[in-house]
Amino acid sequence: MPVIAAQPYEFDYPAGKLALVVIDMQRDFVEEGGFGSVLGNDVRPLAAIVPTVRRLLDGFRAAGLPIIHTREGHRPDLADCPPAKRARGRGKLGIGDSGPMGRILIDGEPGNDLVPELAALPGETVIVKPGKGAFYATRLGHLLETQGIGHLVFAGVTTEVCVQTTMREANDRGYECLLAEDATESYFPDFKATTLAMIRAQGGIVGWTAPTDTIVKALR
Ligand code: TIU
Repeated sequence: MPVIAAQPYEFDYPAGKLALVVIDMQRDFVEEGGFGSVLGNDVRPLAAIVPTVRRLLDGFRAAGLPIIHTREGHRPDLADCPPAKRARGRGKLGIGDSGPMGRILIDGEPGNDLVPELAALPGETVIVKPGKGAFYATRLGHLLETQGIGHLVFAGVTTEVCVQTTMREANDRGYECLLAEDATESYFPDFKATTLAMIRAQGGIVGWTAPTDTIVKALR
């Protein structure tokens, strides 16, 4: 079995059976005027990881391994957006309202696009998800089962919200999960650090973590 040096101990996976899941690297979270910034956050730390996520993507592309991108996005009629989610935050602008990049967090709007540097290539999968977790109300589980994939590397934003939620969903479904430490980011540095720590605590209670360079070198 190929092995990636990781914490809390080495992460091994069956050759050829490792998928990359890039969570929500969309303009809504990474650019000014999107959902992240209307929630009151400074988006610059998230924009800073784009080149690192790209290196990870390119490593998986070079290795010919499956790649899944997710976007958090709702139907234009908001039928898949719980009123509780829409009301949360009490900001001036909310989900479905018009912002500088179109309607906020709506599938098909410019703000819902992946950032251009991380656009999906032909043959890569894009999952649009209405929740924080990528398994909830999507075909992700079915798609992984059909391809016989049980080992996942995660990247994207934000570490403690959509990335952690998805890793926990995957862990409960029996997937072995490795988070790329420097290819994920939060609006809150403490939350990122604590999330990495809680994932790998207790012998890897949720999964493993490793730096992007270590993962990419192991894939070669
Ligand atoms: N607000 C926040 O930190 N995150 C989200 O709303 N979605 C994701 O993490 N993608």
